Amino acid sequence: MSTVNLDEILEFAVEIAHQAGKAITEGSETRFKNAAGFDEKKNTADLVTETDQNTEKLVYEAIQKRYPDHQFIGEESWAAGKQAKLTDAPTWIIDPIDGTTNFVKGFPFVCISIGFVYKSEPVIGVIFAPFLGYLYAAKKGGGAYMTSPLHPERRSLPLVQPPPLPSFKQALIAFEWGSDRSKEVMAQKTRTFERLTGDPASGVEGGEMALGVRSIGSAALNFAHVASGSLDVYWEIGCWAWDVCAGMVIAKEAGCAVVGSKAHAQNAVSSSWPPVVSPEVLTGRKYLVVRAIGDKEGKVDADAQKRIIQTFYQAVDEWDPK
Ligand code: LIP
Repeated sequence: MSTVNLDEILEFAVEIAHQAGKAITEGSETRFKNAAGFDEKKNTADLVTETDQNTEKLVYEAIQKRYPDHQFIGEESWAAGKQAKLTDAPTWIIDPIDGTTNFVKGFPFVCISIGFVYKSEPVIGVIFAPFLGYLYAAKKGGGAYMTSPLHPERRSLPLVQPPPLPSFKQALIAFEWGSDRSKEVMAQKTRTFERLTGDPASGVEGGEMALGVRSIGSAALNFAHVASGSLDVYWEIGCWAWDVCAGMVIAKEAGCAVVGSKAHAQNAVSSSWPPVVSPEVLTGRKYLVVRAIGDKEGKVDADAQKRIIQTFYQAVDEWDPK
């Protein structure tokens, strides 16, 4: 297997994220000027635009030119039938626009998500939200950082010393409506949402009454916000490896706990901590991430992360995404 220079790859990923960001903002201007349309993928809640496809092409060609022997898995080439398997080879996993609905509407939580997997483990992650100017980046073992127009200098993630999180009542959580709106899945989602947010004192059985909920429409940016510490938890079933690969590296480097399904989480909390991101978790389409939690002295509190994961999963009705 070819050896890789992760510092060089990170630098290159940041460079292409900026180029892709320019293509996304220019694409948006053209779209709004020309009142351009979009295509539906599996249903009316799953969209693709010309800008998704052009941005993926730009990123793919740049990677091909620089690293011709690397593998590539991209959302739009996958949708077009080029469904490469994840192997041990150095592999780029890209979502050219995560938050396509936001992109179409002009809601600014839109990003390019660039993940790089080596020996089956996500090791580089770069997320760039061009309308916000937020860049998140990480290399395995090298920590995670963020830059923004307000703070152009690199700031380590999490942005502040991790505070405690004694219970769900202090938690700002993110989950998404996703694109599967079938009756069965909606019933499980809404039951889960009710338990996570409902007031048990008013009769919501199992209600955890989380402090608040956000649905920003981008899995990658949800991961990034948990990494920075501005969200406490993010959970979603149904997104794909390209939505989460970069975010997983950034989150893990920021001290978050990243787990997959309920069964995986159950196993993880009784194994060595923090859990590694295996290929099964990366491609498993069930994701839960909890921010770095500190104890009263500010020391990392692994037990608190485990408690939050267990409480969260008690409230979840899990299903297998189609
Ligand atoms: C989106 C995800 C989001 C999910 C949407 C969609 P896209 O990705 O990031 O979390 O809820 O259904 O999959 O399609 O904008 O790249």
